[in-house]
Amino acid sequence: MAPISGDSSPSAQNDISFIRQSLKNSKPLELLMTKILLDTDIGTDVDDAVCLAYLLSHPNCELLGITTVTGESEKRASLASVLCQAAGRDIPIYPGADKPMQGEQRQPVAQQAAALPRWPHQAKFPMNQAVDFLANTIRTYPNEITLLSIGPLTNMGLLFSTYPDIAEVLGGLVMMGGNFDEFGPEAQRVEWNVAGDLLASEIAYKAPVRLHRSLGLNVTQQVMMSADEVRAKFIAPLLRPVMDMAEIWFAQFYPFITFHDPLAAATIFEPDLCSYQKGTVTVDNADMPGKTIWQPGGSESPHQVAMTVDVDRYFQHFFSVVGFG
Ligand SMILES: [Ca+2]
Repeated sequence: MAPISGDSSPSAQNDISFIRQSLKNSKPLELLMTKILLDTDIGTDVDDAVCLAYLLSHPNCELLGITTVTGESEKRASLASVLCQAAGRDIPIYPGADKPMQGEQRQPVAQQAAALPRWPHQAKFPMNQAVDFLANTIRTYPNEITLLSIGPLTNMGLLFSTYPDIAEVLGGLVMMGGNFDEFGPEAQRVEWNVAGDLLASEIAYKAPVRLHRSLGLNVTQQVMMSADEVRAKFIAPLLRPVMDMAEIWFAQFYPFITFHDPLAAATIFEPDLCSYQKGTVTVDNADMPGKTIWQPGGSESPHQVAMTVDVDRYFQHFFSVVGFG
């Protein structure tokens, strides 16, 4: 688990020291700590890195471990370690499945790995142990852990199919996934994480977790920021490596960030940022493969999906956690 230094120049080292110093003011309150496991496809859309920086900055987040998913999962683990090391945190990181349970891998490359040489990071990881790590950690803290899934659902599918007992001892499953806009202009849009592995997504939605929450495109698409605004506002020290990764995203994909994943994370600590409905989610595997099918229901329904988001309050919350500088 020894870190390697991609750049040991004095300026880079000074950056890291400054970032760590800036985070020391956060004094966790033991009673308010929330235990979280993060499953992420960090390395393609930059919102995963934004989400991880948020979790590392939140004074009430006890991040017990990180697993990665989709192609080049080991490079994605290294990218997660950039932020953990910058924050001065020793958090277990396990590369997970780099191929879907079913279908082709539609996300084979971790583009942001181009930033790795510029930041200290971990390069070697325990391999083929991600799902066992998740199961063992969840069993160690029964009913206490929130599993935050912000990538295609392969690791979730493997977890709940390999260890069917896990769903009942998991405190909650919060996912960025799906699209629950039945009638609006985006109604027919298929969401990437659920569509990325249909079998795994079906398994994840059938898992009998007590709190089973989805943040879909119908809310996450509303939380956006242009590249120029991101450059102006992402000045907190831990956001420096995030900005490095974001420039790769801006150059190769879109000149804005949609805060899909960090919104999902924020609802763990501030559920009132969104409103929700209960019902049942199934995954279409015929007409529109990967489209979530939403059936509203009563309070005993298995799934909770977000229906509205207070965008202004969300951004106030986000920057109150990560800081302005
Ligand atoms: Ca993601």
